[in-house]
Amino acid sequence: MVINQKIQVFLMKKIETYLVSKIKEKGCIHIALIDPDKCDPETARDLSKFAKDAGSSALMVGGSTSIGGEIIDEVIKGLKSGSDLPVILFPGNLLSISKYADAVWFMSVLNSMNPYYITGAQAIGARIIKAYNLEAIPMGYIIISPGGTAGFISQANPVPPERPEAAAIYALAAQYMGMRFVYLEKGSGVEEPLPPRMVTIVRKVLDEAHLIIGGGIKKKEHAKEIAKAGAEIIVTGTVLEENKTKSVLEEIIGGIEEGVNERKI
Ligand code: 1GP
Repeated sequence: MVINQKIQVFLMKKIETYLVSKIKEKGCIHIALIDPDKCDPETARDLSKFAKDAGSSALMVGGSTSIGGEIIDEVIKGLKSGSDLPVILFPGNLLSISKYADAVWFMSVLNSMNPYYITGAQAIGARIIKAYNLEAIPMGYIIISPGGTAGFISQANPVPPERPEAAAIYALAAQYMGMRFVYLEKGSGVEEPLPPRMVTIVRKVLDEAHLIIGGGIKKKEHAKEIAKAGAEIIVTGTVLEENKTKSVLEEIIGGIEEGVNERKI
């Protein structure tokens, strides 16, 4: 009985276990973010194939203002027809939960000023996640200035990029609350990614939780510096939206590999 329960718990953490093993293998992995508002199912199939062929480890679906229902369902089916990469929901709201995904980032906007985005939406969404049998992966989401649409929608008090110690205390709090991933979000489509110094300072305080970095990573050099600084997962969305090719992902993933090779932390 006890063994059966343990096996069940292990199976329930299938995607998380996969992500952690990929991080261990590569040092830093890439996840391609698809916004269902900006993608039809046929394009989703192509992007999924590009991501797999270029060396991405997973796909994320969602966005701060993204729509749900049949639209997200069909985009996920498109992604599933293009490759076997796991699909993880990145919900901007309660509508963007789909039973066709493999897992959901069960995220809390830790520096929101509105409790709805810290625990409110999570409480309302928990039952549907259970009903759909989605793997919920706990993640602390920290908005760094300017924060983009995510910061605006979630009513965050964004951490200034030149204040890494403020991001670090939120990250450590996330870990102590049992969150197994911490995401520093600069905002989708912003001019510049996070300063590498902030990545390193946050990574150094985390000894259990894994560090995800996203927002404004558009070039090989960006990915390289962020990976070198200690990121364990790099998420890119806009760059693939603007240039729907395999080569754009190969550039980013090449940068990640170089950054990991030069890493000193
Ligand atoms: C947004 O961090 C992600 O939530 C990705 O940002 O679109 O700038 O790649 P970009």
